Amino acid sequence: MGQHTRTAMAGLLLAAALPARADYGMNLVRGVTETSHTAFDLHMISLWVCVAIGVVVFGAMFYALFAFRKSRGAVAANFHENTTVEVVWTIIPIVILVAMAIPATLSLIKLEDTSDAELTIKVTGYQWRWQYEYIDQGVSFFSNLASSSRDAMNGDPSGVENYLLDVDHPLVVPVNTRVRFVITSNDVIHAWWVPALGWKQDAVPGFINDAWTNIPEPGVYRGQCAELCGKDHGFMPVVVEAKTREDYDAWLVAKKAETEAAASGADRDWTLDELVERGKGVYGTYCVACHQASGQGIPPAFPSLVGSKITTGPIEGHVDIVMHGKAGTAMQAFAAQLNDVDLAAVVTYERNAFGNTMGDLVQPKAIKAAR
Ligand code: HEC
Ligand SMILES: [Cu+2]
Repeated sequence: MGQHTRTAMAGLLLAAALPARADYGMNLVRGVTETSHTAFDLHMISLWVCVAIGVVVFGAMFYALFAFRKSRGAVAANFHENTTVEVVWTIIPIVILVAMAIPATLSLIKLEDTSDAELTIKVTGYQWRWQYEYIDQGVSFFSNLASSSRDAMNGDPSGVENYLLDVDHPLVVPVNTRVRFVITSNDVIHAWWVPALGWKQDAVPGFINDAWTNIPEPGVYRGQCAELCGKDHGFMPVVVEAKTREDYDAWLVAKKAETEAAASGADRDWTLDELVERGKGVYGTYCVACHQASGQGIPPAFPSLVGSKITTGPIEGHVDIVMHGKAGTAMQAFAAQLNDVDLAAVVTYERNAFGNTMGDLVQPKAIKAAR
């Protein structure tokens, strides 16, 4: 095949592929909210202003190169300083910049105004998951990378839908509602970002940033952590599900019931098998990123739990490090993240998995007493 044929074929293939990619192509995402539409429009206005300036400037330049070239006998003008020209080429750009800055500033002011929200959600970044607390609604949960993505990470992810962009518990919000977000972090700096909403906000430990949105249409909107936050930065996606008011209300009721059910049984005695089985799930969601499915960790950063001093030592010490973490290391305190049953289960699991055979267990009641 000749060079030209090949180039032409590549061009055809590219052209055929374009419609399929038109959704995101090379431009910004237009998004679904008023904020994202404004950002998109401002971006387009700026782009076309740049294009117009480019056409005028390069047009004048190429025309001068062509029409006044030496071979045509052009003779250079011989003058210095022209006040009129200098004033004109200073004033015109200033006018253009100010004209572009006014709508941009007005949009920024609107973006910053988080008043009059009907619902406030606190978003907290963790290594490596998000926590959503519905203020005044009594609902709070963690949102982790979906297990379908986690399971495929070391294998073949090609068949996984929304690979690395799916979570176990999405953030659910009602449509046509002004929702205010207060955003912070529990450890390092993360950033909460859903392109379709039109903004990104840093989650900084010790600070509270706020933002708002109002999603007009039901749908699923996906995003990611947008601040490099450590080993699993690419594995803490954000999924927002906008539901109609009725669906949202039903979801809220179900979520409350689910939270209560998950914490139930804290007062009864559990068997070793029950705890190990439950602990396996907790471990797979909360601990596996650092300590690995095999329990062998990634030493020296993330220690092995196989036959370690703590996992095969006195159970009180084991409970203590899981509940309270270890200051100055990546081992965070799980006391606030997990309920009594989950804490008891994960500790019991670690003592009876990966080849550890302690045969002992800790009851949820004992965790409650240790809080
Ligand atoms: C973000 C990474 C990370 C996650 C997630 C994590 N750990 Fe750790 N873990 C560590 C690090 C780092 C240490 C070592 C702390 C030190 O230097 O003593 C550690 C230490 C431990 C130890 C003590 C091991 C030993 O014998 O020295 C136990 C037990 C433990 N983690 C349990 C858990 C459990 C249970 C979970 C999930 C609920 C969990 N970890 C989640 C990073 C993590
Ligand atoms: Cu992050």
